[in-house]
Amino acid sequence: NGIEISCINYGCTITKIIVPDRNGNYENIVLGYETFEEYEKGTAYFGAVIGRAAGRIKGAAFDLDGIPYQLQQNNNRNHLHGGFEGFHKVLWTAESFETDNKAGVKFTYTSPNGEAGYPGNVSLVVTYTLDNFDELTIDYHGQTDQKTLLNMTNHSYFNLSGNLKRDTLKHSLTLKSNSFLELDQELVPTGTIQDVEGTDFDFRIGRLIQSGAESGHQQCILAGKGYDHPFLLGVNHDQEIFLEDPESGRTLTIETDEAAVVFYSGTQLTSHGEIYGVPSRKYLGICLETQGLPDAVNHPHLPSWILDKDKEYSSKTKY
Ligand code: FUC
Repeated sequence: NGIEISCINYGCTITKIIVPDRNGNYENIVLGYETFEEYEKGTAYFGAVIGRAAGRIKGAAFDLDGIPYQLQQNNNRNHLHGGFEGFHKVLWTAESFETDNKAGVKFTYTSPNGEAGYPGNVSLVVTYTLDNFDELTIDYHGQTDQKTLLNMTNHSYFNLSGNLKRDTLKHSLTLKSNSFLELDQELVPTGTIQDVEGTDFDFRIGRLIQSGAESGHQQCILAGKGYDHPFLLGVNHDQEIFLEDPESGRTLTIETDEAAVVFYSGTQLTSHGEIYGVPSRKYLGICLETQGLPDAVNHPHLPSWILDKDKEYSSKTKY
């Protein structure tokens, strides 16, 4: 149907997604850079696959079977998005494929034992598939030879206005989520689950992104006047995430088999250079990072994403 997705094998990075607005104007709806050098220097994770562990791990430390592990501290004293050389900063092997009704790229990478501090050699396969129903599916698979952590996501920043014409404050988001994880001052989950009822975190019937920018909610203020929070999802995998830009008429529906989505409203998007000719600024893009709950390894009451030796990690998100 004329939809186009571009990606590179550095970080499995999605560089462009070109889709029509209501008048049939094809424009790009994700943030990215013109050159490889900017991706290499970049610290915003534009379009990249994240791992081994998406999100922050408190003190960059955790225990597995009584053995303490220390990860790279790349975000204050915490670990963020797999460290300095996370999956977003390595070269993957890429193989493209095409059939009658779909086209895509299969990426593979083996993360060595000790990478960024994680135990085990982990073999990974990430597949991007675009089909004739305008659906992009991301499949993640992993296997380890030693017990480790694995919680992957894709870090695309969406802006449905097209070619970054406007920021995302007038986008409306609907999330089938009754609760979210409270964050501490360093944006790491405290482990406390809060109810969305009656707050600016209630996206169940749709809410403008602007709500977070204007909110007096202490959690929105701490996230830099917006959102940077894990929302817990149900088990139905039924259009649980829906983003809409009323002005362009573009919509994005996401279904995932993951336990959560980290909704980040781009509150730190200030000093990231020119994004396809547009100076980076707050709220220019929105991340909807489907994943297991961040830092679950340090909060045993949250669903675990510890990967056992010879067990298969498998996760799917459809856009
Ligand atoms: C998101 C956020 C972080 C960070 C990063 C670039 O996933 O959770 O706070 O700013 O991306």
